[in-house]
Amino acid sequence: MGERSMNRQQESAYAGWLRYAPVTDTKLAEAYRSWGSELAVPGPLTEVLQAAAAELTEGFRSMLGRRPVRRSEATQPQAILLGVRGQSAEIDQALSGKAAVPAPDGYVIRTVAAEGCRRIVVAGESDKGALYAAFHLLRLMQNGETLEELDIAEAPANGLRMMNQWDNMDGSIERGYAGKSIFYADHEMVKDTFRVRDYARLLASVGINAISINNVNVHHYETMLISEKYLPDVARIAGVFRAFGIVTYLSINYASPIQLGGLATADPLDEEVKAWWQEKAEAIYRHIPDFGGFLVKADSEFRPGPFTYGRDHADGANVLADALQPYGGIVIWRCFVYDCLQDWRDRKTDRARAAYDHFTPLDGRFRDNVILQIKNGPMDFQVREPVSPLFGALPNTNQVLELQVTQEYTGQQKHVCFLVPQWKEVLEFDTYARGEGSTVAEIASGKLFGRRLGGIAAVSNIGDDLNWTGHILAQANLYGYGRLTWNPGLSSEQIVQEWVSMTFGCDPQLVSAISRILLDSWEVYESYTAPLGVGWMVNPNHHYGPNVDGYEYSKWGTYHFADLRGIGVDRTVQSGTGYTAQYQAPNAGMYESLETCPDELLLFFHHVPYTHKLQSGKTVIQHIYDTHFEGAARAEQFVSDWSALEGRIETDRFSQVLARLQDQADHAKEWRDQINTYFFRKSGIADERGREIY
Ligand code: GCV
Repeated sequence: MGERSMNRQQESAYAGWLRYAPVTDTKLAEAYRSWGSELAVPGPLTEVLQAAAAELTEGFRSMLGRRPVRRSEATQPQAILLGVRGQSAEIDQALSGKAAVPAPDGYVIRTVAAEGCRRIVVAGESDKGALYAAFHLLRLMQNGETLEELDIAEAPANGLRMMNQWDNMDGSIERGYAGKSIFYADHEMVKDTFRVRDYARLLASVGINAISINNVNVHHYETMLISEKYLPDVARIAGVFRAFGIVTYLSINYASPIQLGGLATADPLDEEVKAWWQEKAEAIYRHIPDFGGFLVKADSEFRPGPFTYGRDHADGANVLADALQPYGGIVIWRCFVYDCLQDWRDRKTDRARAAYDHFTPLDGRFRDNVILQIKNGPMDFQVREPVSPLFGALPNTNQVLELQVTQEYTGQQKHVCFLVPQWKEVLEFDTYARGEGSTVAEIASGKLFGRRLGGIAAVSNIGDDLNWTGHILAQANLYGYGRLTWNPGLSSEQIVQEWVSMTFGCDPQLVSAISRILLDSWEVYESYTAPLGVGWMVNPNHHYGPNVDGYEYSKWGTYHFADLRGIGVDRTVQSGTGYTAQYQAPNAGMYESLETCPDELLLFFHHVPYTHKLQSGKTVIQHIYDTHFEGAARAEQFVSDWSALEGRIETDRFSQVLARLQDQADHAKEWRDQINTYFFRKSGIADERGREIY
């Protein structure tokens, strides 16, 4: 398990939340040991069940110093029993108990007694369920929970729980902040897949069941991943993921029929093109019988697509869907489509409107095995955006929510920014599409509109850095993302508490201090960066660090319109771009009115004078000054809060995080001073509190 030739301290960073640190509470350790002498696995053993058994064995060994003896039947007075329905009467009974779980990924963990013996039954409807159950049991132990009266039945809220890698075959990762790709180097797939395997473990431990393994921007070499040259390699990687219940997908180039097939066109309605995709699907499934399907970025940011041929996105997606359908494959078609060659002088075109305008007219026209993938906001993963109005507007189309775990606009894993609270706000947002309670969570899962397919996808934040994520605290985003895909109802507090305990141990002072940093971090990051939902005040291209006008005169449709009087984008129906009308009542009215628009999104929806009074009672300009001074101060406080933990965390991880927090505190000051100075110079209005602005 883990990378060879690592020292103990490095192992801790590498293991993430699967450290299985020795249980130090002697009473608890004794109780756990009483269960851990024997692991009964009746079999037959699939690969996934093997992984579950191996995980339990290793977890018990690592936490308690003793490996359970593996048998096909339990013989001890207390034992763990692992398996799937049909493998033993005890397993079947446990699965059929109260709150039975639906197939295929559901599971139970039950402490049962019969004929003087006690068992913890760790069982799934499928082997995947059993694997998730095994990880759950180990999570309970890492959190110091008792195992004596377990009666757990779980099923995921979302069918598709997916990771999107933005990895390129040259080894780079688009928007990657943790080293190079673990999948590719020098236009080849890695031969040694131990990191892929350990990544698969991390993902499976939080319930992820699907992964696309190359960037949605599919360049020259990646186009060939669906060719005979690379398919054996893709099959090898798919095999690694399969052992952990994860299905592999590929991002494809829409122009493949031309670039790979030598056809004159990629027109989705052309008969030769249709036949080409059908043959391609047949070839892929010959190599990978359980291949998941295609992820497609088309007609977006210079990627080819059906528009070239006068066809729309439904035509574009359906030809692929028809090709994959006989094998059970699906097409995940991204809705990140907008005009990226806009003239900044043009105040009518509004990028925020684009996805809705493109896709709502197509509702109901996509095949059953097409899913639209919709970014959480209408722009692009800003620290604060409203929820995309597409959610709720496509009742007759499968859809998944797309989140960004990699911190492109949220500090690039140099700043701590725990994003679960942001994602929770998105998931809990009520679209009112079917009346009250029509949340994004209900829509994405497919429940609200009774769709067969649905779920959540997110852009990964890992690379080949030893600690996976660059900033160790960014591991919490990967963990939290997976936990939320399984159960969007979990609170941010619970997720943080679990993650900290598993990663650093259950020491209450440590759990409370790290939890506080994580739970405050999104708010803190927001406060010293772009104010009141306006977004985009970053350096162009790499998107790191302050640059108020970085995107103001560009082609990307990302403006704040600050002048000497005021700031913000008027997206109202009354006087602006009309974007607010894409929401359903009462959200449309709430955003349209200056009186009811939430402060944190004010500048996203309205252009207002600096002297405009917010609901908080402050003026916009004073809010900008206050939040930037406070935000930078709070970032500095993180350094002291972390420093107080010295001695409670081993040196390597302690100093890695400390160094990042120190850099963050410095950089937050840069943000503070550039933003405050810019708005002071534009508005000429002084800070009420007379603090230093340059
Ligand atoms: C993969 C943003 C990012 C791009 C990314 C794109 C997308 O524009 O900056 O790097 O491309 O989103 O989601 O397709």
